[in-house]
Amino acid sequence: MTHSPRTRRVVLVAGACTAVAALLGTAAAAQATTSAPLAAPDIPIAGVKGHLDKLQSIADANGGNRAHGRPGYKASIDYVKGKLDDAGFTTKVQEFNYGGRKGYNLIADWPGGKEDQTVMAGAHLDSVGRGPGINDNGSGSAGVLEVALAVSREGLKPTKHLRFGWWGAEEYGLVGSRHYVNNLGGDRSKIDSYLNFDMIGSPNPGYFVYDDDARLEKVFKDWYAAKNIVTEIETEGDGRSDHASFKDAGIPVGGLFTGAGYIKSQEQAKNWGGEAGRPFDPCYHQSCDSTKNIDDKALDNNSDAIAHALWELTS
Ligand code: DTR
Ligand code: CA
Ligand code: ZN
Ligand code: ZN
Repeated sequence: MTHSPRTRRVVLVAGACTAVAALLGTAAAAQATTSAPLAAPDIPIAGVKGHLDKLQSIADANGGNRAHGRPGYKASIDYVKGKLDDAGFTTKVQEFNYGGRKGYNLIADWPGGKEDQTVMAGAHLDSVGRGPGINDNGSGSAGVLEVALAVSREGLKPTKHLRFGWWGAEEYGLVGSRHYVNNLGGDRSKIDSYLNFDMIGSPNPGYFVYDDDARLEKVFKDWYAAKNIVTEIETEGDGRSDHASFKDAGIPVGGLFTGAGYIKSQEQAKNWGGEAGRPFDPCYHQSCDSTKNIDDKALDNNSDAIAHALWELTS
């Protein structure tokens, strides 16, 4: 794996600048330059998988699930919050009630950046009652968490403000994310964009990009094109995850998806490998959605893509 230098690249705006800089001296030369965004770091797959192992052990210790209103959900919130607090995030647990049970969203702000231009990334942290929910949606939760920890490790100083969200009770109809968006009040107009990651490590993976907003879609499509990985537009779940809560409030949304219960076609298997005629995730919403139900390469690629998108969109 090659790395770009971890320093801000300073790019001269025009060839003439060199001569101008020689005439005007260094202070003026600095003004005659513009800077390109920092390259995002390679997100360590071992870190992402470590979070999945932890979510699996939380499910194992709590009746086999991490569902809304059950102890495994709150334990998942506590785990993610602890990691973010230790990394210097400002975290908030937002409570709501659904079905007579308390639900929780976790919001984590990275200090700095223009708050009236806030870029958000999020994932639902709840599972269905039937299983541990490792691909759906430990994968998105763990990928977003490891990217947040990378923001801290790298000491990112974004121009725009960066905020992460982990949503409760998605499986009951986007309940947590709707609660969050409905309670934004005047802050709603400050959200520049929301990126959603729900199922990003399906065991028979596809590479699907949300096509809701052209600018956000392009960030992901270009990144995958540069890696020579074919992408398709996400159509399986239109409006079936937390991005719909943001989209309905007029906020531009984007995101990635590796497939749920639909069957992979011959052509898709040619492009992406895996098995034609089988679902992208044969364990979707079942007890076998465990740590065995993950394609590491898809999870790694998508985690790296999340980092790239956030570095670029907040620069
Ligand atoms: N992740 C599923 C819902 C779902 C099915 N297809 C898509 C596509 C894109 C995002 C989400 C989905 C769930 O939470 O059950
Ligand atoms: Ca990686
Ligand atoms: Zn689900
Ligand atoms: Zn999901």
